[in-house]
Amino acid sequence: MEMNQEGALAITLLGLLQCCLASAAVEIQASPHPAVVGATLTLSLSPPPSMKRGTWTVGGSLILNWEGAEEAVVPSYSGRVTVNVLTGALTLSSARVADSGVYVMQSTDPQLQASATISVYEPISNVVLKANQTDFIEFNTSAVASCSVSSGSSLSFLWMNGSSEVTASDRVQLTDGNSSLTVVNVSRYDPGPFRCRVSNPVSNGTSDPVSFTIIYGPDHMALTVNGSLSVGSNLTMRCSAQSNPPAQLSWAFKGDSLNTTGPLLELYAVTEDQSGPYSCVAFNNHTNMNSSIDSLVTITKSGSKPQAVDVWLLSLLLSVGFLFSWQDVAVPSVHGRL
Ligand SMILES: *[C@@H]1O[C@H](CO)[C@@H](O)[C@H](O)[C@H]1NC(C)=O
Ligand SMILES: *[C@@H]1O[C@H](CO)[C@@H](O)[C@H](O)[C@H]1NC(C)=O
Ligand SMILES: *[C@@H]1O[C@H](CO)[C@@H](O)[C@H](O)[C@H]1NC(C)=O
Ligand SMILES: *[C@@H]1O[C@H](CO)[C@@H](O)[C@H](O)[C@H]1NC(C)=O
Ligand SMILES: *[C@@H]1O[C@H](CO)[C@@H](O)[C@H](O)[C@H]1NC(C)=O
Ligand SMILES: *[C@@H]1O[C@H](CO)[C@@H](O)[C@H](O)[C@H]1NC(C)=O
Ligand SMILES: *[C@@H]1O[C@H](CO)[C@@H](O)[C@H](O)[C@H]1NC(C)=O
Ligand SMILES: *[C@@H]1O[C@H](CO)[C@@H](O)[C@H](O)[C@H]1NC(C)=O
Ligand SMILES: *[C@@H]1O[C@H](CO)[C@@H](O)[C@H](O)[C@H]1NC(C)=O
Ligand SMILES: *[C@@H]1O[C@H](CO)[C@@H](O)[C@H](O)[C@H]1NC(C)=O
Ligand SMILES: CC(=O)N[C@H]1CO[C@H](CO)[C@@H](O)[C@@H]1O
Repeated sequence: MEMNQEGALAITLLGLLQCCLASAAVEIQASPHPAVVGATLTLSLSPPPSMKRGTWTVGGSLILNWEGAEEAVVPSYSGRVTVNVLTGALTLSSARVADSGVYVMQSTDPQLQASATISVYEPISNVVLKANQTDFIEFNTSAVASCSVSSGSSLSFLWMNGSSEVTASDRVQLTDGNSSLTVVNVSRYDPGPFRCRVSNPVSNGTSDPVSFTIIYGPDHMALTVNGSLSVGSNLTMRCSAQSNPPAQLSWAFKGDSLNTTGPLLELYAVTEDQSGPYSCVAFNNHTNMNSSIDSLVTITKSGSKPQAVDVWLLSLLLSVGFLFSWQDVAVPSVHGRL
């Protein structure tokens, strides 16, 4: 038979290349692999040799040995393992995470040795993401979020920020084997939603999303003027500010409050009298902060050059002595703060 010939060959060359030839001759095939806790694991030898006696060990500790039809199982494995005395295949039932390790089969007749690293994993359940706080004032606080599972072994953690993976930086730290996320000085760009994904070779799970509420602003204001800057035309000014909650916007002309709130100021059939500085004031009632931006609007009779220039920019340009030819409605936006 072919098996016997292989065995005979191995024995013949024993003196020469015992270790290497022997271990190359058979290998262990584990099924299922990777294994889940509770599974029945079979470690069979390939190609299946015919053996009269041998031993199985894990991490150097004996599991069982057999000779002929007799097998002797170490007490701690009693009832959980059996060996096929003809092929040497080991069957281990009710696998545990602790059964992971390097399994070695050694046979003295014929002389064979094979080893394999076996991993048993506990499936992941119930991934939970908890943050120590979810409401922030921008720049003032750090957030710590931690990810945990009810069960699972050999866990790998991955964090998501919206649809992208969180990458570590000075500001964003992953610790405790990546199970904790720290965001230093939470900013307006960090609302999330954050999730954590936990995986091991047999399962994975994702937490519910956690979003942060970040209070900021108003800042980064912009003011644009739309329309022709000539007598009789309609003008629309649009104001914006970065703010959470959204800023309450109001308007002023020559320092006097106009009865207008909201992002748009509409002026119909304008006259030269309406030339002057327009201000948009933004107020955030959570941060209690105000911010404003001004634009100097000059209404001219039809045919003259229209102008709308931010006040500071105008004085800058004049002081530098630039000569400017203003196009219709080009108004640079500036950032302003009271
Ligand atoms: C959350 O953790 C950060 C960092 O340790 C800390 O600065 C912050 O005060 C904590 N927040 C709360 C509500 O404990
Ligand atoms: C966080 O903010 C403090 C004070 O505002 C600053 O000193 C520190 O450098 C900031 N840390 C990071 C990582 O940006
Ligand atoms: C943590 O995650 C990074 C990738 O974000 C990875 O390179 C690293 O190996 C992980 N560390 C641990 C302990 O899993
Ligand atoms: C989350 O993603 C935004 C971009 O979408 C980025 O600006 C921000 O820094 C990220 N925050 C963290 C904590 O990863
Ligand atoms: C997560 O598990 C599902 C089965 O539950 C599987 O289809 C999927 O490929 C796994 N994803 C990863 C990234 O391992
Ligand atoms: C500015 O006016 C043009 C037409 O003249 C219009 O299409 C555009 O929507 C206006 N923009 C704003 C911000 O009002
Ligand atoms: C200005 O607006 C009024 C009212 O919406 C409209 O009747 C008029 O035609 C507009 N004038 C110009 C020059 O667009
Ligand atoms: C300001 O607007 C309110 C309502 O929008 C109106 O009742 C009031 O008469 C207006 N005041 C002036 C001076 O236009
Ligand atoms: C801020 O203003 C909004 C309405 O614009 C109001 O609903 C909210 O209660 C105010 N919050 C505070 C803290 O005053
Ligand atoms: C901000 O503006 C609001 C009205 O827009 C005013 O009531 C409040 O006193 C101002 N606060 C500060 C700090 O200037
Ligand atoms: C960067 C920043 O805004 N820091 C402020 C955080 O809040 C404390 C008081 O609560 C201020 O003193 C800091 O200036």
